Amino acid sequence: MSHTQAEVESQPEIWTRVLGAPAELPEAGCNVLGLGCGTSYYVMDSYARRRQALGQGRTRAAIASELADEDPYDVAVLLSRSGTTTDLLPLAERLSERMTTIAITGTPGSPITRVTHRQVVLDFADEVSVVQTRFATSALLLLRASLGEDLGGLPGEAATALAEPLAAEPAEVDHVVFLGTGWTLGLAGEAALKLREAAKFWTESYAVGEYRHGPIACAGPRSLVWSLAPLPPDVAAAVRDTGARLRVASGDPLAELVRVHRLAVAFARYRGLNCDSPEHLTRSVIVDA
Ligand code: F1P
Repeated sequence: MSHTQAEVESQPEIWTRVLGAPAELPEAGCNVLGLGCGTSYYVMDSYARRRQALGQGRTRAAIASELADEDPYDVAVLLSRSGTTTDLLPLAERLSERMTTIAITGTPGSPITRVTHRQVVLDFADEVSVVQTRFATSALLLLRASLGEDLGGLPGEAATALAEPLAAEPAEVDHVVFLGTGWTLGLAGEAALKLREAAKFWTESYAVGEYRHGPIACAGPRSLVWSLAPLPPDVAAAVRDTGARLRVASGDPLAELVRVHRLAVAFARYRGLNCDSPEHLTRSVIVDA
């Protein structure tokens, strides 16, 4: 069994640990900037949209290398499993002079822990695999729990997701489109990234309302359109008209991501790829000064 598969399958147990270990994260009312790269950016985007929608304070997420405006925020939350991603480190130092900075990392003692004011270390969720699965979902679970959401049923939902048949047969699909809206938009981006990273798969992700405005042109009988949010009838009908398969998440979208992880592992195996060490990828992107 690959490390990735073992890490995917450990999610019910790891999520239970996350929910039993509350962390000191931004309180309601303060303004929050979330930062990350790759998977970590998508997690922060989901958190930011969720927090903002729940009325807990102005919240936005930015790709660490793209932060242009530095409007005043009370708190910056920087997510990095490795704690070594170069795009984040000088930024953390700079922001620490102006606001409270909190690092969420899987790696105790990593560089990001030395340039932030507070640290939340999820070392029990860290991974051997380059491709992030349980660390990312654990971070989002922790962040959502800090918003007061009742998430006690999620480890059980993850276990159900692991026990079901695969969402698609690898031989029947060669294109997957993920849709999301609000906080599930970040999840859609992460889901699409997962299949690219683990299986070099052709994937896209869009906001539900955007999909008919052009991207649907690429859909066909070998496409799977997988929505992490409920779909308006017109979008569902338009997808079916293309001949594509359609799947719409019915439970918590974070548990639906576990089904995406399983498909990523299955696609990689079908293509003869080692999803533990994907070509061209490294655990983190470190650039020499
Ligand atoms: C972020 C990240 C990963 C990606 C790749 C390079 O790492 O962009 O999401 O899969 O392996 O690094 P981190 O800052 O969360 O450690």
